[in-house]
Amino acid sequence: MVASLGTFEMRAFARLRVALWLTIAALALSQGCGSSSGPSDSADGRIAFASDRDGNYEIYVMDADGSNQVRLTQNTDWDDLPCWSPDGTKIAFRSWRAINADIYVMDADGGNQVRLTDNPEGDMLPAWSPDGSRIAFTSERDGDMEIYVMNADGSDQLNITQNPAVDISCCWSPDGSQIAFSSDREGNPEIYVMDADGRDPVRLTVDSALDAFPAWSPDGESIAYDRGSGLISMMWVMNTDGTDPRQLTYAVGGSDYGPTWSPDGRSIAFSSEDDGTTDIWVIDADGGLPVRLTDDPGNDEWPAWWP
Ligand SMILES: [Ca+2]
Ligand SMILES: [Ca+2]
Ligand SMILES: [Ca+2]
Ligand SMILES: [Ca+2]
Repeated sequence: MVASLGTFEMRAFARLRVALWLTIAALALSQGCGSSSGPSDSADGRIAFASDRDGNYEIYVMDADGSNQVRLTQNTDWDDLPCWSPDGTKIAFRSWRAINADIYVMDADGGNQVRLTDNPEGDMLPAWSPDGSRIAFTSERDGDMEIYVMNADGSDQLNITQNPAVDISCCWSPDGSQIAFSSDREGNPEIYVMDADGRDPVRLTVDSALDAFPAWSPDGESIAYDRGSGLISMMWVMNTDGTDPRQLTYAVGGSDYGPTWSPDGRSIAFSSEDDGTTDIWVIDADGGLPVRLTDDPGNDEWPAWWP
């Protein structure tokens, strides 16, 4: 299967099936957490993330300054890709506990874990609608990656992209009317925006880079995303009409990926391989020096910010 995959799929799979690069050395130098010098004042709220520090991937939560890191899931299979409900009472996530990847939901304290998808193909990357009623996600169940939307209880799962290309990694606009996603339908991975029912997809990026993992800013005016070549990506931000793309991060040790905005829109947290182990970092939305929030020798990634 892997031999038939293009560069974008290989990158996506490398990200999403993390075992492919769990050989990354866990030799973190002990560096302090970023609580003393966080960029801007948006160290409010909590950040959910995934980490393999306890042996396999589990969902954790921490304060937005990196303190008070607490594990929420505990089982022998991978749990990752967390996403908050808009009211902060629940977390949707991906878990492999039923052999293949499905979307689950749990209370914000880790209780009441419920399976929402039950499909032999991979379901991943949940994204909760701003009104809390629906969850968008990526699934391979129809033979290639597509964006689906379901009710928040798992009912009425609907393929809204229906395109033979790779369609992956969606997020909602703050008003819930649109969904941004990544697709290679026109040759290489670009960021698109479509209506929340899948109609009228419009391409935002036009470049030879791999553009993926869009995250809509709380004020609705910007989209942060990964842009890169090969297996290396950096954080970029553009206007929601695709204009003024600008690079935010310049890691030298590996990729920066998976952006999430602070509730006040002033900061962006992301995963970074810059220091030899994957950690959660945060940077001002208009640039500057990133600050590391986790310093565990395990891989810490896929932050999701909630107020
Ligand atoms: Ca686990
Ligand atoms: Ca597709
Ligand atoms: Ca591109
Ligand atoms: Ca780490």
